[in-house]
Amino acid sequence: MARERSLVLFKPDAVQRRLCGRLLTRIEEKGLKVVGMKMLRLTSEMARAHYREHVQKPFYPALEAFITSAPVIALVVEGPGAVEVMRRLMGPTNGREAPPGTLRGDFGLSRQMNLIHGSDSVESARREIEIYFQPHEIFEYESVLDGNIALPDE
Ligand code: 3AN
Repeated sequence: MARERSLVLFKPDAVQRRLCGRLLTRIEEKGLKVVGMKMLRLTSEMARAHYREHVQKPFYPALEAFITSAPVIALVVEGPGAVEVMRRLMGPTNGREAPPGTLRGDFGLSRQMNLIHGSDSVESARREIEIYFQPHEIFEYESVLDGNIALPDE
C-alpha cells in the first residue's frame, strides 16, 4: 500500500469543545504519523479555496461562517493508504449517521459541526495541503514505530 498524506482539520467545534487531544490520540493510536501541525484561523479566501466545490451552493455562507468562527488545528498525516484510513476513522459526514467507533459517530450530532475534516482523495490532499502548509512546515522523519506498524510493501 502506497504511503499517502491527508490534510486533516480539527474544526472550530473541536477546538471550542476541547476535543482536539482526543481526536489526535485516535489518529496516533491508529498508527498514522503526524508530519505537520499548526493552529490557525481561516480567512474567507482560505475557506473559499478549501471548499471550492461548495462555493456556489446555498449552504456555503453558513459553512464559511462556521469554519472561520474560531481557530482550527491543521495537520498533515502520513501512512499506508492514509486518505481512506482517515475517512474510515472519521466516519460519514453527518455525526447523527456516523457509526459508533468513528470519530464523528462518537463525538458529534451534526452535519456541519462534524469536528474533523480529512481529504477525500490523494489529489485533493495535495491541493489542500498547499492551502495550509509551506513545504518547510512538513517534516520527513524516521519513527522507531514505522517498521512495527506496517510492512513497506503490504
Ligand atoms: P466532509 O466534511 O465529509 O468532507 P463535504 O465535503 O461533503 O463532507 O461537506 C463539507 C461541509 O459542507 C459539511 N461538513 C457541511 O458543513 C457542509 N455541507 C455539505 N453538504 C451539505 C448540505 N447538503 N447541506 C448543508 N451543508 C452541507
